Amino acid sequence: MFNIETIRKDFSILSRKVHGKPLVYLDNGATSQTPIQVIDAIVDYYSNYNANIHRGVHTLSQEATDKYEEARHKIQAHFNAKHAHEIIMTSGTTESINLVAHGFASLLKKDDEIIVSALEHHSNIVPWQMLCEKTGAKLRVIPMNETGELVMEEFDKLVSNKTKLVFVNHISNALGTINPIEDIIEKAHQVNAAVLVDGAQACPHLKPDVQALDIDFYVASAHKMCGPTGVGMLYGKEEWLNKLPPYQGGGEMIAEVSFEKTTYANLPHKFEAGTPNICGGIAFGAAIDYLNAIGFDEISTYEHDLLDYATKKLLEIEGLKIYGTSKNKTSVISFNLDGIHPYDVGTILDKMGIAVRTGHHCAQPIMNFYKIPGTVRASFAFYNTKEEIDILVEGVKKAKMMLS
Ligand code: C6P
Repeated sequence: MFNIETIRKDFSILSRKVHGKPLVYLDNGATSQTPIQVIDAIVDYYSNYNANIHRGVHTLSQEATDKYEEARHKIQAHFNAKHAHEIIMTSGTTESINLVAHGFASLLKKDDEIIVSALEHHSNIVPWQMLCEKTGAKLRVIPMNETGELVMEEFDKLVSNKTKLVFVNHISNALGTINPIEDIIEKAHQVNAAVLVDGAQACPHLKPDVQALDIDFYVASAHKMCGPTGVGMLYGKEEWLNKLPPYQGGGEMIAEVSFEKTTYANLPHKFEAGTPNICGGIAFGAAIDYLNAIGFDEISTYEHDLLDYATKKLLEIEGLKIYGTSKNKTSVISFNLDGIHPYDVGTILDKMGIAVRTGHHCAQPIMNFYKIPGTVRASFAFYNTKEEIDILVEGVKKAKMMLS
């Protein structure tokens, strides 16, 4: 049973005050809050079995190794990967994307084409531009329309035998649009192109099945899923991960080292050089347990209700425009007040204890499309309430009065 009062008790931060007002945390797209169950896992690690992993024969090292590998298995089960070694632990979405982009440098040649979407976060644009510079491959972009959706007819025209890779986010961080990844994957696979789906904004809201979707690479960050910062994952199909060279050299990623020749470890260690974020990985596993215990169907139903409520209430404010109006979206509302800079709105809301993100949201091409400097973005999680949305709406009205 989804019980909002019980859930909110897991997040002590939600009862703090900011500028003397109760915190209304609506910046979940940037990072989610951390429940006590995950904090306990972090405290337990440092209090009881802090040690390096895969290295020691001593008890602490073995306990830490077992817990870390258990977390990998939890992630595997959550995303329904075929093998645990298809889950690479990284520092987050950005590193996961860079790892794949680095690997493809040796697989691409001049005039190959890679396709990204107009709705991408900079993390899913810049590494591919760097890859194009290195290899001479060309970047093609699936355009977006006014409602913040991808123009799929244009994608159909872009895909060709030259296409080697397609990169698209599952859900846009700036607008909340859920992209038609099934269609994109099917069409990309018809020309044997690999598909990387950036799941940073999707994973807090839904549970992707990487086998059912036939995804080649899927990436996510723990900190948007009630886990800690500095840890995330890359799922890659075994055959693709085997084709890619290691990302970084160092300890743990080798089989044998000599000055004449080094051979690399098997998956997943080939991509995990150096001491990882051990505690973070274990806490990521705890966060996945936490979200699954609540249930993604329940989370999705509750958040959609919040989204509908907030959309209706905000649109009652004269001069307020919402960017990203797809019917297929998650609980993100990007908006502006006519003639008022989003930064000013965000600053006034903060004085009222309301945390929203303002600016271009690391998605400048989207802002350029709408010809705006940025938006105010309220992004809701399953621990937010309609009462908090009412406070946001009143806050926006006050901000409008003060700034008009
Ligand atoms: N978006 C936001 O406020 P990292 O920083 O590596 O955990 O995630 C990067 C990233 C990649 N893709 C998408 C779709 C994202 O939303 C993000 C992070 C945050 O929207 C911080 S910029």
